Amino acid sequence: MKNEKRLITAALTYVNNIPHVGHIVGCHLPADIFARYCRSFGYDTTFVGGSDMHGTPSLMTAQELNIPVETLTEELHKVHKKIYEKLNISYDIYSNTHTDIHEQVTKDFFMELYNNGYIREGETEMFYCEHDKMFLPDRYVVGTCPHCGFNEASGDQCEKCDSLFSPNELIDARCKICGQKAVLRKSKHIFLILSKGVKELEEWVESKKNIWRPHVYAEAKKWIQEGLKDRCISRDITWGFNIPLKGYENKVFYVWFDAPIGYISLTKELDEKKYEQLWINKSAKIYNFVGKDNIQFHAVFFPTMLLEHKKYNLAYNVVGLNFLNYEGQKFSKSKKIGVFCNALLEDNDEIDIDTLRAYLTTIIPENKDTDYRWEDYKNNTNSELVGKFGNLFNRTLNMIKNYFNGQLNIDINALNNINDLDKEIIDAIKTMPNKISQSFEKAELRDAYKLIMNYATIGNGYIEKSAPWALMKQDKKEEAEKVLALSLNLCASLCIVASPIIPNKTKILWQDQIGLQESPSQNGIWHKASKFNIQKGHKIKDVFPIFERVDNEKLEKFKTIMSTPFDIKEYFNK
Ligand code: B3M
Ligand code: ZN
Repeated sequence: MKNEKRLITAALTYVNNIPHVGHIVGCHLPADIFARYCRSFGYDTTFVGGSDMHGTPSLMTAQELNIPVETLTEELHKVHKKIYEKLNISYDIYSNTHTDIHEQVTKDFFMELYNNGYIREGETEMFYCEHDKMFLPDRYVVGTCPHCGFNEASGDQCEKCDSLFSPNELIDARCKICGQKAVLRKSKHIFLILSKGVKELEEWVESKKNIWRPHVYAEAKKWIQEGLKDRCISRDITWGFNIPLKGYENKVFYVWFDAPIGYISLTKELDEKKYEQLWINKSAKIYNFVGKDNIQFHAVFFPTMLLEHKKYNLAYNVVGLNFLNYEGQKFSKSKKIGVFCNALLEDNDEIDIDTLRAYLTTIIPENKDTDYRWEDYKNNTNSELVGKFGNLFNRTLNMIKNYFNGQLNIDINALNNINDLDKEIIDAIKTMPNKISQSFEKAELRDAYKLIMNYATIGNGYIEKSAPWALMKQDKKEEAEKVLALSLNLCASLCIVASPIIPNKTKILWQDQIGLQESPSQNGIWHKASKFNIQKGHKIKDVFPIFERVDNEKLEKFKTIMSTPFDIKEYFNK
């Protein structure tokens, strides 16, 4: 099992703007925590991500700003990359979908489908703006949703009721650029025949019943039951890869056709050998972390493409997440409601990345939509990180420093005075890491975090009840030393199990305070979490508080920094 190869992917974010905390929590962070766990556990892990350069949103934004779409996407790609680096998202590669490799892989993929009879031509009626003299792709058209009556629905999809429809069903369509009435015009297009692969798709989805989260499985089933209609995969726009077919020179691939193929190209760009091992060899396990609105594409559309193509491996798990709200409301850039990431582009002392990562972990929308609340951020920092986690390290290390001059001369593997309290903590060290790894395995990261905090609480309870300070007064030095040695072992174990979530802090605790070698996030280190890592004669290095309390004043400052939306016009000097 240790040799198991795992590929972790995070959805490729559009670069028509910069990410807000919803994108981080709904995709990049959970994928990162999971990838870090996999490396730590010893799986042969690869974690890929990148910017989704194509699509109409970027094109529209570029037109609004009056800059070339290449400039917009290249610039914003860099900004995205920087933000993920700042958040310590440990991508093995963070590239994008406008590369030569990706163009080649996409065109090869398409030709394979074409040659095998999965592509047909057809004519569609598309909206056209007589004023702007162009076909209007989905997002350029607004109108009234035929299902729920929402009057800001875009071309093929309603944001309010989540339904998809063909453009000619949209009521009172108008051009988003000039606001004038949009008219339907015929245009030649290519379609992916989804129905041919539906039987295999159904079997595949069925095989995921106990692996996927229920809402992901249910969504895939729903799509299949509704019947898979052929999907138009060409667009009448100028941004994207050209379609390598005669008569289609002026059209490009639909963004959702090339974007998921991006996972394959990114792996290839990273390392040709890994591409073989992870995509051609079908024993590797692929985990797709995706936001709520991307589930259908990863659980139905892309898998059908893969099944029809035949050569490539399919996902083992599609980890579909839900949405994040902000203080009970929807995130909204225009209304300035939310937590934005532009502050992460500057060096800022007010922002502690691990404190933020830890809070965000508690609100990963795993099974339902969740809420970002500043008060909860404060509480998590003060009562969990400072009160439980940090406190355990601080007390343990301080007492070792004060009572034993920083050095423990006890052989933990040869204790002869084990009492019931000691047994409990020894048992915790032996069993808790395994429990925590079970939650990580299922990508239940909030549970993993809770268990980690419980683990710290067990340590605090042990110190409280064993009271080394009282033992010292009673001249039971050896007893006190044993208690502190056991606590310190638990601290080391905690560093390992918590490092996927708070990699910076655990590394500092491990190296600069406990004084251990290498790092708690080393590949394959996980098995050491249930062992005693502190040798006889171990000398600790230093003691200082690892997390800082947040008071109201600090909270206000942080909130102000993080609540200022990114001004794209200003960024591009417009
Ligand atoms: N770019 C949608 C999004 O950014 C889309 C995901 C592609 S994943 C292959 O939410
Ligand atoms: Zn127009």
